[in-house]
Amino acid sequence: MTARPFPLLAMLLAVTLPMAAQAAADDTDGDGVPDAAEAVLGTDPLVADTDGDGANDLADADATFAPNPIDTSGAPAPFKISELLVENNVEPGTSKPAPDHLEIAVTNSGTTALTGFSIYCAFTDKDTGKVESVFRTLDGFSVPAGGEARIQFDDGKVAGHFRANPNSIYITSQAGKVVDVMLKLDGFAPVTAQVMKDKRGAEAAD
Ligand SMILES: [Ca+2]
Ligand SMILES: [Ca+2]
Ligand SMILES: [Ca+2]
Repeated sequence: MTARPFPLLAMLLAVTLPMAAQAAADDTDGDGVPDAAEAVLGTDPLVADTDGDGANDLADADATFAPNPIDTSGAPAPFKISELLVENNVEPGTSKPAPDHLEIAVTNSGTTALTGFSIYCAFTDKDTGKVESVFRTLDGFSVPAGGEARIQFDDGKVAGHFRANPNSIYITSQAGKVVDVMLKLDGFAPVTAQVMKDKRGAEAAD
């Protein structure tokens, strides 16, 4: 029997090698997980470390759950969470309806502006029990003395607005959810708040 070339293998290589190169090119955040796979894994295609625990998505055994790193000790905080919204949000100022997002109003009872906050948010799916969590430093966010400011996870591009993972259960699951928030300023004890998101309250249903 004469040796034959392997045209099928050659064809497969000709097709799959460019696909592999394309997949690598579509890793927008460069964490080693292709964008299409991030959607399946529930990770963020634009953030290399979705849950903010210090391990990039490819290296992270649970890339959508960060253990809470916040030190709960410290003096009583000079601020409080005065409102925590997950749906039926409105634009501050205009009072026009805004797409549902996580929105946290922070009130500063002190006499100096506060900046340098970090936040830990946990989202529990009430149907499956699945918990996702994320830790973030809130760069550029400050609360004026005696005043209020809002943290909004809606991808807005101005101060106080932060990235929201489009593949998170917060956005993709229609189940009811429990949202727990812990807000920390160095030197002070953190403050916490909790809110429920209604079943079928996810963005797609609105
Ligand atoms: Ca990626
Ligand atoms: Ca990622
Ligand atoms: Ca991580």
